[in-house]
Amino acid sequence: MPNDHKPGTPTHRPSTKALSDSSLSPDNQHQIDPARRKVISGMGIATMASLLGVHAIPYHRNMPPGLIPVAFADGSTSLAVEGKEGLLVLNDRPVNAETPPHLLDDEITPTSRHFIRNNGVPPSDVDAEAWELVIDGVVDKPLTLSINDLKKNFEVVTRDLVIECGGNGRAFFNPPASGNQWTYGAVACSSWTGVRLADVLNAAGVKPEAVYTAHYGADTHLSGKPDKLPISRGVPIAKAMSDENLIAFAMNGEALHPMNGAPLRLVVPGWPGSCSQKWLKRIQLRDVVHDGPKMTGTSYRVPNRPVAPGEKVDKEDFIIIERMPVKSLITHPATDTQIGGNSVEVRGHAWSGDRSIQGVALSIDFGATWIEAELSEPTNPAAWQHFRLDVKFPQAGYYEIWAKATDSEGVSQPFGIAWNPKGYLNNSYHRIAIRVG
Ligand SMILES: Nc1nc2c(c(=O)[nH]1)N[C@H]1C(S)=C(S)[C@@H](COP(=O)(O)O)O[C@H]1N2
Ligand SMILES: [Mo]
Repeated sequence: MPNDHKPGTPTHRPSTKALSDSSLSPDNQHQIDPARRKVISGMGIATMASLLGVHAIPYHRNMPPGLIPVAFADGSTSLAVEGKEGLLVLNDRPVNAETPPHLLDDEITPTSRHFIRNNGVPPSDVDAEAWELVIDGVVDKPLTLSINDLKKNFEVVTRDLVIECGGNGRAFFNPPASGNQWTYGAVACSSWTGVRLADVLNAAGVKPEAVYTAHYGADTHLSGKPDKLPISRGVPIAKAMSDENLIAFAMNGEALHPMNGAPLRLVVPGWPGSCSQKWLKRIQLRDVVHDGPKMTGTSYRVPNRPVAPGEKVDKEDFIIIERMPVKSLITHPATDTQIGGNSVEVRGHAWSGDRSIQGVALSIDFGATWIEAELSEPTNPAAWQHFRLDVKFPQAGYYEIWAKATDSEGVSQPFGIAWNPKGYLNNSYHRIAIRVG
């Protein structure tokens, strides 16, 4: 794979499956797997072009509705996302992809390894120059700001901030929870550049009755209905006004990746990733808790009490998830590594909502004893912290390395999963397999 591709341009991956004669026939519309066909036929032109590795499909207006491009039908083009090589695509409509833990080993997550979580269809034809952000609702003075206005009128800051999807770790729920089956990699800590959300809200003048924000992006609903939003979430005003949240226009020193919200997004670190609206167009301040799509019912909500696995819970008993819990991830070695000697350097990261981490301990004896790892200071609040430890094994054989983080309030990760119906907040230990000798 040449590495001079720009994000958002196409990627061609040879299919691992052999081409059958039928897949090459003009009749390929009938050969394609129905699930894949559904994904592709519902795709927007921009997404399709980007997956095909081109900037345009010049004659797209002539394409009959639902036409499957031959490039997809014959399997010669994967549904991988350009600029995101190595990510595992969990779903392609909408595009959702996670990062294998060993590809999250960098202290700051490169853009190419930042996961993608989409609820709808990303906007096409994004023009950063013409982009406008509206701040309205219960404010003294509604604002309409270009990205240049943001840069000119507010202090520009760069921060390392963790975004983790509320459903990260859902794949391990038993009974299973529906939704994207994220394992470990719906988390990242990129370096974000932008302006403080609080500064912008202060410029608009927050009225005393403001209790909640409502975030709106430019992506569209999967149904294609223009009046339906894929997602619009918000946070309590106190969280919105805290210093760590950014309205970001750059990621790791470059423009945002199209799948991570280009040209403008919110970053509300430490809270469910869904609070960090991508393709940000509008922030409304409200005098009531926001009730946009994915704010109500059981979305990004958990029962207000511990429940047994599989237990039915009344809708009224669900509460909005606020901060994400303490967690850690082993990023080196990769799981299932065979090591020749008798020791290995173990590395990883730990984070806890908007708190800091006090310690990370590792165990190689299924939790009987724990060894404290070396731990870095956070580069700034809401950044993840890195741990490392040279781990020695007493003899050849199979081991598991377990990691357990403890946060600044003394709260540690549990061994088990606090089951909940929608599969949120799994912060159980990360365990990797190691074979020695
Ligand atoms: N406009 C918009 N913003 C969005 C989403 C979305 O679907 N549309 N998904 C949210 C969710 S659920 C998560 S976890 C984060 C993921 O950010 P990323 O895709 O940049 O990793 O974006 C959030 N912001
Ligand atoms: Mo999410």
